[in-house]
This record gives sequence, C-alpha cells and structure tokens, in this order.
Amino acid sequence: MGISAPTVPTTNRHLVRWVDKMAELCEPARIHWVDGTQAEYDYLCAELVKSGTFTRLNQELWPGCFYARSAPTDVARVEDRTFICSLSKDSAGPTNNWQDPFEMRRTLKRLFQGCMRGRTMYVLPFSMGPVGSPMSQIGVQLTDSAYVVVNMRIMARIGAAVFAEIDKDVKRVVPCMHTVGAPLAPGQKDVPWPCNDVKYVVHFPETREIWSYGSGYGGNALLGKKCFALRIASNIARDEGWMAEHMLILGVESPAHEKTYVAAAFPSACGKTNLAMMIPPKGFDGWKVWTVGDDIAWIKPGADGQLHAINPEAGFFGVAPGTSAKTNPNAMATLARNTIFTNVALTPEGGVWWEGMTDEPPAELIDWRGERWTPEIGAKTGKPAAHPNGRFTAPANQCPTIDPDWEKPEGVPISAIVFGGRRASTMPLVYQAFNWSSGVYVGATMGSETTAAAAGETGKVRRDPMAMLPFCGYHMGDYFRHWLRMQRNLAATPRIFHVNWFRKDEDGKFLWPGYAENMRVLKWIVDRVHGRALARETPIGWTPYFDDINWKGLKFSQAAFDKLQEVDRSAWRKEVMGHEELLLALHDHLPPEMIYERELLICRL
Ligand code: TSX
Ligand code: MN
Repeated sequence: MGISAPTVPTTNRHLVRWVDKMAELCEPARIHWVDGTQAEYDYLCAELVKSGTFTRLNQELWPGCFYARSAPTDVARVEDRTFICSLSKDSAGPTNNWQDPFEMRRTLKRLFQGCMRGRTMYVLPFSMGPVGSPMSQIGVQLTDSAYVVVNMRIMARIGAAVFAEIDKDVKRVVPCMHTVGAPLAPGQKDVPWPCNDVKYVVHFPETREIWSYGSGYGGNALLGKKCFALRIASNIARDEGWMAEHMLILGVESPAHEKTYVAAAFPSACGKTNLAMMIPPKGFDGWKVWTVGDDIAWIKPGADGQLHAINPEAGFFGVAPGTSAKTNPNAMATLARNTIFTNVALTPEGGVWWEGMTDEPPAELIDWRGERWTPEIGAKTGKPAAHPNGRFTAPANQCPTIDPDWEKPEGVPISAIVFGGRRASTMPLVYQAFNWSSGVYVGATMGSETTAAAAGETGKVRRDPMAMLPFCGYHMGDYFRHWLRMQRNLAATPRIFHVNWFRKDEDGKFLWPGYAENMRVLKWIVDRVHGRALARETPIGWTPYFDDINWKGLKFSQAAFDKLQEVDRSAWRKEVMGHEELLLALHDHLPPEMIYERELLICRL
C-alpha cells in the first residue's frame, strides 16, 4: 500500500485504496487521518491561527471562539458553477446545470492533478445523522483545508466513531473530494484564505460522488451539507422511498405536554433559523418550542405508518447579520462559545459584530475585508462591516431549546409540513391545503419576492419549489412525482400549510408583526393537526377564523386580521398564471396531478 499505510485507522480496504489513489492524483505533502478528538480540533485551530486563517477571539468575551475572513471572491455558494452530472441530461432536468459525466471526469482529473502539493490532505470521515442511526448516511471527505475540517467537526459527527461505523461494512460510503485549488510550490508562502478563481461543485448522482474545486466557503466546501445531505441524498431518498428536504424541524409543546413536530421549508432570507429557535410570546404560558434542526430534514416512513424526521446536521451554519438578542436570543446563546465566525466584523476588544446585532454599531471595527470601519465610513461608502452572507458555525447542542429527542435514531414524528415565502401581496398569513396532493401543488408553486440582498429585480416573485430549486439533485418534475408517491406508503400524511409573514399594506407596511407572534399561527396549525380548530373553506384552502387564534398578549383587530387573510380572487388568478412558467419548463416530467390541481384551483377561483 502507499504513503498512507502506517497509520490507517480503518480496516476498509476500499477506503484505503481510494485514499491512496486520490493522494497519487492530488500529490499532497502529507496525509492526516482525522480522529475527531478535541485535542485534534485544538491543534488544528492553533495551526489555523499560525497560518493567519484564524484569529482567536478574546476568550473572556467569546470562549472557544475563532474568527476567519475569506477571500473577497469566495463568500457564497456558486450556483452557476454547481453541476449535476447524471448519465442523461434529461434526468438532471432544466433547473440544474448538467454536464456529461465522462467529460466532467476528464476536467476534474486535470484540475485535481497535483492540486494539494505542499498541503496536508485530511481524510475526514463523517456521519450525516447520529452515528449508527438507521436514517444516517456516511461520507468521507478528502480535503486540503483545515478550516473545512474544524467547521465539519461542528456541523457533522466526524472521526473515529465514524471509521468504526465504516468498518462494520453495512453502509455505502459517499466519497467527497475537496480542494481549495491552490497548491504550494516548495518554499512558497501560504495566504490566509487559499482558493481559486476557477470553481466547480460537481455531483455524480448515479455513482453518489461529490467533487468540489476552488472554494473554501460554506456549502461549496462543507460537503456534508448542501452537496450530500440535499443534492446526493435527494437521489438516494427517491430510490429508497424517503425524502431529503430543505426544512427546519421544530417541536411545539403544549401546557399539557403534548408535543407536535412541524417541518417547514422556506427560501433564503425568510428567517428559517429564527423560526426554528422561536420563543413563544406573552400569552403563551406553559407553551414551548423545541429546536430539532434549522436547515435540513431527512424524512422517512416509520413502522407506525407516519413520517419521521432527523436533522442530519450537528450544528448551525447560520447567517449572522440580522441575528440579535431581539430577533433570536436562542441563536445568540448558541453562538456565545465554541463558535467559528466567518466574514463578520472584528471589534477592538477581540469580539465580533455584525449589522443588526445591536441598535448602535461600535465606534470602530475591522470589517470583513480586513479594513478599518467606522459608522461614518459605513455611511459614506455604503459598505457594511459584516458581509451580508457572514456566518456563524455553532454546535447544535449549545442551543437552549435543543429538543431532548433531537438525536433520537428513529427521528421525531412529523405532523405538519409548512411551506412559506416572502410575499408582499396575495398570500394570506396562513392557509391549509385541502389534502396531500393539493399541498404538494402548494409547495411546488411556492415563491419568494427577491430582496435587495439578492441579484436581480426586487419585488419579483421567484418560484422556488419546496425551497429546493438549488438543492434538488435530479429533475424537479420527478421530484414532485416522488412527493405524490410518498402518500402511498403512509397510514397518515402530515397536514400541509402555507404561511407568509411578509404581507404588506398599500403603504408598504408589514401587516403582521412576525417573530415570536408567529407562535399564534403555529398553535392554529397544531390545533388543526389534532382536529381542534375549525376553518373556513376558501378557493385556495382552509383559513382560520379570528376566534380560533389565541390573541392573548397581542392587540390585533378582526379587521386587521381579515385584511391579512384576504383571498383576492383576481390577484389569485394572476398568481396561477405565474405558476405556468415553471410548470411548462418541467412539462415532460410533470405528474398529471400537478395539472389537475392547477385546473381545480382555477375552477374554484
Ligand atoms: O425571521 C423573521 N421572521 C420569522 C421569525 C420567527 N423575519 C426576518 C426575516 C429575515 C431573515 C421577519 N421579518 C419576520 C418573521 O416572522 N417578519 C418580518 C417582517 C417584519 C419586520 C419588522 C417588523 C415587523 C415585521 N417590525 C415591527 O412590526 C415593529
Ligand atoms: Mn439552507
């Protein structure tokens, strides 16, 4: 065997042979088999401080925390450089970038040739989901980034326990190749954030492989998350009869200790993490919201004929700007220690700050680019101190509301699925779909208005089916078919709802206070699930009566509520016309139910 022979912590010869082969391709200076211990983490963080990637924060203020600034060109997922390389273009569908897998393999072979020269290749085994859970999946990421290793230690279960799981030889391992694409010549000095202007995030759905080149940031580099837990897992799930979804999972506990779990899909910038960590408002004594996950749900039919979900992740990779003690105190408590901050601003005291953290910005900061920043400079240049996509990587078990059952191997039972988007008009605060197939239509046609933060026109509705547009690893039409087919294996399907926290009046004012007040909506959803609340039938679905919402602790009039819940038929007729574009693009794979549901909706309107 090759250079990795003396220290291998696995008996799996396929794995060892693959590592050898990849080392031969990438030519790293050394190989480090990751054991996942705290000592190893501490060592890697110290190395990252030495290399200038990390700044150790003031340990009095931010115990166990580190700070990193990325290259200014490596700050977000690269959707136009993300590829699904299935054998046929047709199975990737029109919403994915497809490339011929044989051609792509040639490209990757050329790119990865010698890509790790002068660097360490880390062999990083990880489990998405609790180690040993029947719902978990295993991957091994080869990476030349220590930053990736330490982030992955927070976001997934890694190390020796996963090698032990691999050695049982009962689960297929997903190979994940990653390089920042910045080999070092002998004697060449490294930079704090090595990366390459050329970027590729590549998925081979049939062979279940991931190859990522050129980026060290988030979803491009922490391959367990979007690449594996959504794009590859959605393929595995379709083949095996389960679902890999872009959903938060929360549990609502009543004063009588009845616990109801809800999964919810929202496009970005709708406050998924805030909802997952919500604290009930005044008027909800004895009610609790428990957090299971804030981004991804793997959902499977259980022996009881119900859907059960796990959060495949072990941490939160959350957007920092906008997170505060007011908007999300649980997130603030979670990220108070043992957290890695990336692309936020640094305070002179060795702390971190971002827009929205406090009402007043500190007098002086180092911004995410490493330049001096003051409120005056910010006002003059219009540049924020933290990058809008600046992140915290924080352990889930530090969340004060983490659900006691969040690591249960069989998952938690899901009673409701909620879809939502950012919509200034048309969409009421909440409605319930008539049944599973109309609910699938609701999810398939959901959309969000573009905000100033995203590229393109603001105020235009962008369709984002089930919030999976960038994350579904196969044809979106086949994905809808899979959703419809799931019903057949279930004794009881979750009820499906749609919410919109962002409806505005004619003057552009939000009609709904949102945040903690969303508990009132959650309670109605829970009551509906248990058959305790009535509802009004409308052309789009069931909507709540004013008196079936708990208004204790909030002044909200029947008139304001009626406005918030209004179903405007002429606006809805336009809305249905807006569904057409997406459905046409998917037409040759579209299940007939989608057409029927559309026709039924038009008839009711
Ligand atoms: O996260 C949000 N949620 C969900 C919370 C559990 N946000 C932030 C979105 C960006 C990430 C919201 N913004 C929510 C919301 O429910 N609602 C709004 C819109 C809004 C903003 C400010 C006010 C009201 C609504 N302020 C006042 O009414 C004073
Ligand atoms: Mn997400």
